[in-house]
Amino acid sequence: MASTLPPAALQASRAAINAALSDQNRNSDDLEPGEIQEIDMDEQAEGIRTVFSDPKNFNVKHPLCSPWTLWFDSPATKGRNLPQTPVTAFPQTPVPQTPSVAAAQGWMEDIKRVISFDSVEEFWGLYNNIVPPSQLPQKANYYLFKEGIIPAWEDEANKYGGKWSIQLPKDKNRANVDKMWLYTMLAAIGEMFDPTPDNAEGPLSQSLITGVIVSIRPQFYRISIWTRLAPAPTEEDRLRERIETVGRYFKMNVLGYAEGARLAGPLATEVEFLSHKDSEKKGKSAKKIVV
Ligand code: MGP
Repeated sequence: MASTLPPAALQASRAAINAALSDQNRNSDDLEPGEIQEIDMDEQAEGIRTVFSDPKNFNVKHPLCSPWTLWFDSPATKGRNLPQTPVTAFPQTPVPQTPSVAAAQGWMEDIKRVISFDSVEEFWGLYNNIVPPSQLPQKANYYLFKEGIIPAWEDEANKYGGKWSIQLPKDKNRANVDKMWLYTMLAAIGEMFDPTPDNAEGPLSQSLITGVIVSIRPQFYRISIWTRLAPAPTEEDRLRERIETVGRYFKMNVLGYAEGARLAGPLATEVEFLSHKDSEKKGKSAKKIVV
């Protein structure tokens, strides 16, 4: 069956699956250098039912590069345990009390952990059972973060980082926001935003992405990509290059805008990057990067 996903989303979804498959095949530890592993395809295929061949009774899942956790908050969840949420199929699960959670106390109080997943199939299972952003109440947010990282500036993985974001006026984007959010999630779980180069060292040997967020506000939507690190304001270095590549991928491949397109207008912003330190200062004298 032909896919109905547009090229960028399809590419991201395929990348998620390919990453999963290449991980599964990375079992060649005991081969001699240059030796090629022989696989008995018939033996392997026997008994394997993927989600593509049997959507109900599949017995093989495609693991993602990392496990991810979905978090959620909305006016309805503030200050209490949520009996009913837009993610009704997945009751709230307790938030582990880590030092990061303690540091972000207050901010994390209203954010509920929904579920973690580590395979392509579980992602689609979750996606098919949650309310899309266009139908969430005002002030709600979905946060999809790598497992073990909480959606707070205070987390060790976020505290030196920043975010790419775009603000989209609600009236013009009601029909697009669900797809934009889906493609953002696919690019994140498929590690398309910042595929780590083989020769990177130190902090740059890890993917820069920690999570993605969609926020519903009275007059606009905001989609954000959080990164582990933020470039120093004036330095033209490898980190800045990688951060800018994330922004360009987000703008062009995920959101579908042309390279030079200018997007700012009433209630709309460009695709712009701000460090969390500058966000904390509410953007005063902040140096934004724009792609
Ligand atoms: P927001 O919801 O990210 O911004 O942060 P928005 O949508 O512009 O504002 P809103 O008022 O319409 O929701 C709102 C406020 O929450 C910030 O100004 C901070 O005071 C606080 N806040 C946001 N984040 C992401 C954090 C965080 O990670 N940690 C802590 N401690 N506070 C945060």
